[in-house]
Amino acid sequence: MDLKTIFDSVIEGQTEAVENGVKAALNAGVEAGKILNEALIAAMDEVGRRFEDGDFFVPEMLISAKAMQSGLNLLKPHLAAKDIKGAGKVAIGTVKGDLHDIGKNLVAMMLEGAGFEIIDLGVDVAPESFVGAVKEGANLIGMSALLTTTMTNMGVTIEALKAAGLRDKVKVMVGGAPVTEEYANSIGADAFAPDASSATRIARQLVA
Ligand code: B1M
Repeated sequence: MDLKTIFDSVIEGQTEAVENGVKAALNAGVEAGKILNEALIAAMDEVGRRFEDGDFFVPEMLISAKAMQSGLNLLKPHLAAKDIKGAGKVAIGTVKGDLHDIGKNLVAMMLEGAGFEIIDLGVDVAPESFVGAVKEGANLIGMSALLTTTMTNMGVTIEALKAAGLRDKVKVMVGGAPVTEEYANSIGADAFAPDASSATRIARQLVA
């Protein structure tokens, strides 16, 4: 199966074609990580470029995201090493005001595959919800943000953890397209992860 066909189908928002393409690629023995990076994620990058150039608008972006997610769901069992358990308990969410969840879902999926128990708080997650998850036993908080206007809520959440007297009970990892190592340091996070696979490696180090 040609990865270009999957790439094009994501851009065109054709969910069924994406699903068929991913199934065919898996059946042909193409590695799940290759399908993810070279077709699904690459296509979303192209969608972002078209949005920046004014060729795509929010509805097109959303339709592509749905098509990408359907492909991602099919890849999930192939990306996860389900038999490794007990690495730690991660509460993960996209910060308040932010509705982007594809990257967050990918990170959650990879962490789950690496043996972490996942509490998925969803999108638009208020600082209090992260605090609540720590009270319920999460030993790692994962925050995702895709907007420069919402990434500041990562810092707000860390302050809320401090105010609740819980900051030293939990590690905090942050990520998302506008987030950098420098930014993570400036808000007092324990780590920044640039992508889903490094998030898994870093999470293991944080809870070791
Ligand atoms: Co929006 N959007 N969007 N969007 N969107 C971006 C982010 C944008 C860069 C597009 C652009 O202008 N080029 C731009 C942000 C500009 C900025 O702030 N600098 C933007 C904008 C402006 C907006 C709106 C404001 C548009 C509007 O309404 N005018 C609006 C905001 C809504 C809101 O959140 N309140 C909006 C809405 C949407 C949709 C709903 C239509 C849709 C989201 C659907 C969904 O998520 N369910 C959408 C999409 C799809 C995108 C783009 C095209 C793709 C994002 C994506 O899913 N990428 C995006 C452009 C782009 O990034 N190319 C764009 C694929 C994903 C796998 O990558 O999320 O970066 P990413 O995750 C990576 C890493 O960052 C990292 O690992 C992942 C895998 O490697 N990572 C972590 C992520 N989280 C992590 C957490 C970690 C560790 C690593 O630890 C916990």
